[in-house]
Amino acid sequence: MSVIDSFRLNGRRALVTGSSMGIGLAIAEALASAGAHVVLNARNAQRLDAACAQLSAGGLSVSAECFDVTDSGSVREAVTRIESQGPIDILVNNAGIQIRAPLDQFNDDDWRRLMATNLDSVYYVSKAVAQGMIARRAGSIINICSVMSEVSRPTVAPYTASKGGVKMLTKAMANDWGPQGLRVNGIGPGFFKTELNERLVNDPQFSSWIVGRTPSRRWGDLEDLGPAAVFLASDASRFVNGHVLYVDGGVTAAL
Ligand code: NAP
Ligand code: GCO
Repeated sequence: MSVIDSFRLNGRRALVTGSSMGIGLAIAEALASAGAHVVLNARNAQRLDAACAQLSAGGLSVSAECFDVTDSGSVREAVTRIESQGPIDILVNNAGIQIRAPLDQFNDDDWRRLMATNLDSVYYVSKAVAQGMIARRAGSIINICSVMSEVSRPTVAPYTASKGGVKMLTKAMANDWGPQGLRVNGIGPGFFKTELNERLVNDPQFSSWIVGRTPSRRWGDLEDLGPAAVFLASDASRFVNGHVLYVDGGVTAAL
């Protein structure tokens, strides 16, 4: 197989959670552009259908499954439905939320909602999808981590804890499922202009600070993430397992 051909995903099927917008939609578009059929997911059916229509209009092979990744029963039902149409060869656990507040004032219900979305869901969806991957002794799982998997800052302690958990669950999954033919890796995006960060993007002081903290001296562009996802989803990374690839302009390398 040529080096370039090792990046192709023709004949593969992918599920990307939380892919009606932002990083998930960008990754879904990249995987589909590399040849995969991609199943998009989110809770809001209208936005999900719009995202599906947008990628289909561009000639990409996509479909949609509307379910809440925090509901383990719905997750199992959706995975069964998706697998009835063909195997899930690639899973990207992307769905996630951010809630910012000083830890001593954090709302307990917000803690549970954030942990359920950012961490519990990675366990629910991965365990459901891994059943088929283990049976086929093949599959690539990519968990979306964060700069906050390595460092933190004030007001995002629960998010930091959740993303630290996703990083270590990624490594643990590689240990449990590597011997069964699966690869489990992470992508750690830096600071990207998405709805999740709208408040930060619109704060000139924060934006100036984070650009100054980033060696590449800019916010991330969503197009920066697709190639990393295609790499980890494809045979190009066939001997990469338990790794977290930071696509962050160098911010985790800087004091
Ligand atoms: P976003 O623009 O807010 O998009 C979040 C997506 O997840 C939406 O499609 C949303 O659709 C979906 N979602 C939320 N809760 C869900 C649930 N319970 N079930 C199914 N889908 C759900 O966020 P983003 O910035 O792209 O972030 C995506 C991921 O990247 C998150 O895990 C985030 O922690 C991580 N990340 C982001 C950045 C950044 O700079 N933006 C950096 C590092 C890591 P519905 O609301 O319709 O469900
Ligand atoms: C924040 C941001 C960050 C980014 C991202 C960085 O408030 O600091 O939301 O957490 O979203 O996770 O990698």
